[in-house]
Amino acid sequence: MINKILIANRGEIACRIIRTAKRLGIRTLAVYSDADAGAMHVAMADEAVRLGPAPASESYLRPELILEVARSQGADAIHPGYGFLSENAGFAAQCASQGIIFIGPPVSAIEAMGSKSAAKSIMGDAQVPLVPGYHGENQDQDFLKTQGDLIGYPLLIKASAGGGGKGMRVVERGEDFAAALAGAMREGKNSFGDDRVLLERYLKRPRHVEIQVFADSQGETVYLFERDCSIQRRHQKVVEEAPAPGMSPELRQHMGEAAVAAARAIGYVGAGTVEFLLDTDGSFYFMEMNTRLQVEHPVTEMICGQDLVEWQIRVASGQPLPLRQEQLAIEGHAIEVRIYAEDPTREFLPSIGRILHLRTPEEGPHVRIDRGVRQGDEVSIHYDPMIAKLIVWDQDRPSALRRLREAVSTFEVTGVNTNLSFLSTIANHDAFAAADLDTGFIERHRQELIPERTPASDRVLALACLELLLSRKAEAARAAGTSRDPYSPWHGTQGWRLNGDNHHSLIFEDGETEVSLIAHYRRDGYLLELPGGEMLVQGELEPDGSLSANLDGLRLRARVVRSGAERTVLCQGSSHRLMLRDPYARSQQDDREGRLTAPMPGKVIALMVGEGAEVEKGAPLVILEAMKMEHTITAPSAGKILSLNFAVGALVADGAELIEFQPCVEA
Ligand code: MV4
Repeated sequence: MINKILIANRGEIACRIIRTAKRLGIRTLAVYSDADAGAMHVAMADEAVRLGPAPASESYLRPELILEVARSQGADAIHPGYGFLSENAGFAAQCASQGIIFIGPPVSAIEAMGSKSAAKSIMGDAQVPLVPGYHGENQDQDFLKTQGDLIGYPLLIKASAGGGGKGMRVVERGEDFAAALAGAMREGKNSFGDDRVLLERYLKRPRHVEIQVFADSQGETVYLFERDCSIQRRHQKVVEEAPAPGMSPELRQHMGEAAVAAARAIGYVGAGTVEFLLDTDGSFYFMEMNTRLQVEHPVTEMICGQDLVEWQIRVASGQPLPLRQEQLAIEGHAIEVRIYAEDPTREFLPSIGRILHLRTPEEGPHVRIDRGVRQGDEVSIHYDPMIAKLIVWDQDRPSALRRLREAVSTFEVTGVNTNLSFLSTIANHDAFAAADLDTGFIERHRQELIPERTPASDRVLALACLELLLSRKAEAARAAGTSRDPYSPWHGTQGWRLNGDNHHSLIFEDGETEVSLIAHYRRDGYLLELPGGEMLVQGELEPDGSLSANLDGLRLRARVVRSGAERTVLCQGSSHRLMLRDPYARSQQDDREGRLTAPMPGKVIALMVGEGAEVEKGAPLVILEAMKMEHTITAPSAGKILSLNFAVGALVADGAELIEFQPCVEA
């Protein structure tokens, strides 16, 4: 039996594995990089050892470091999680050679599935359905063109060493084939060091349906039914659910048995996923096999009532599968969404920073949250910016969908941008409710799902104002309570003024826009002058920091989270960030001119000036690389470079102060 597991991962999957190991009475050993020294998985583990600097290439992707820690700390098994070294055959082989149990498949299985064309050959021999096409060794261009003409158009050219959509090209007509082939080979060479390609008939509206398989070392293999993962953005899964909507028992059995055949064909042991393309006519085709536990495994756990990490640990210990196929059954429906620190209005750019506020829905039999961060933790530029996975379950899909809508709307995060409103829009979309799913879902509904940055609504502005005014009222009341002159008129907060209407001017920055508001004190609240007109608002700040508001008679709950001058208004599942402009503070513009900040997270790739330099307006100062593009930061006016805060090669967060700059005073 395994006594101590080293979890060679971080974030939510590390926490998730630790939870199961602890439940089984197995000691846990975490590893971490400098960026994760205070991370949740480190705090949860029984023991933790530092690997090295933040970059994954110097920490979580260092097999020799991890093996050394396992040896020195007496771990008898390593769980790789997903990503990082989870499908690294060399690492799995090193574990085996050092007598450390790798909680995953055999090395041979990882190697067999490493090449798409090799995988397809193995699966074809095992009678697993393949998309009609060519995946042989002959890469002569004229031969491939002939094969393409036999397959028919439209067809797909795929890089054999590719994955996740990289190196794929759709060819609509024969005359386009040669150019597309050259492009796919070039991309394959550049991206994977391998220019071999395969050809397939192009399926126009396929669904991505994957089968969870599990095999033990005694030759037993079962399938734990299917997951529909069609809702993806740029080959990143966004929503996953089990079972797949509209799946007939016959098709489910057919696909499950094909997946088991695939696993058996490569002598699989452990948890694996066989991915299929499901065409609109019900035919399905092998896409690829993942030799790891998938991010989305919780939806399978929820409908089968099983803990797949426990299964992994038991199977890795040489035990038989906990259940036989006939003992497995589907109960209910589960849906998972991945909550990311990213900004959908900025091409889903990762949003790096500290999580100032994190409030999740209550967990229970219907809501599960797998998270790897706590309030106050940093979302780092070095790793996948996932905050949590939200999984809901109920007896059927409509009920599960209701749970999802409610859970997403009460999931609160501030300090970083998130995709919560994007997820909320998907969950509330009629096409999703109708299970009109295929891999083109997001692109088809893009306009509704990924809106341009919308200006703050009057409701958002009113809530931000109300919170500010109520906070000031509470502060004044507290001051009066501690003052030697509690009845001083300066402590008054009712806004009463002799012969005049007491009012307050407020300015918020909403993105690049400045919004000026006036709040008139009234006996029973405040009359606000908003961009869309007047609104009478009242409310209370609750002890938990939430806001009970009454906006022109509409009662609602909200929360306004502060971070310096920043205000994030959370209301009914949407969030909106504003900056409060304090008219008495130094002009923000001056402040901004004195500080040159990074417009987004990125890497400093060039410094065009030195400290002390005198520059003209528009002079290039720093070049940042972000989103695979170069961004030149220029001088906002003539002035002097007081300090350069980052060296070439430094990674900087969104808003990081790059340069201290002294504008020249106009003569
Ligand atoms: C396809 C396809 C249509 N026809 N193959 C994308 C990445 C890789 N997993 C395989 N992919 C596809 N292969 C044929 N013959 C459409 C896709 C595809 C896709 C597949 C699954 C999930 C999301 C996708 C998004 C775009 C394209």
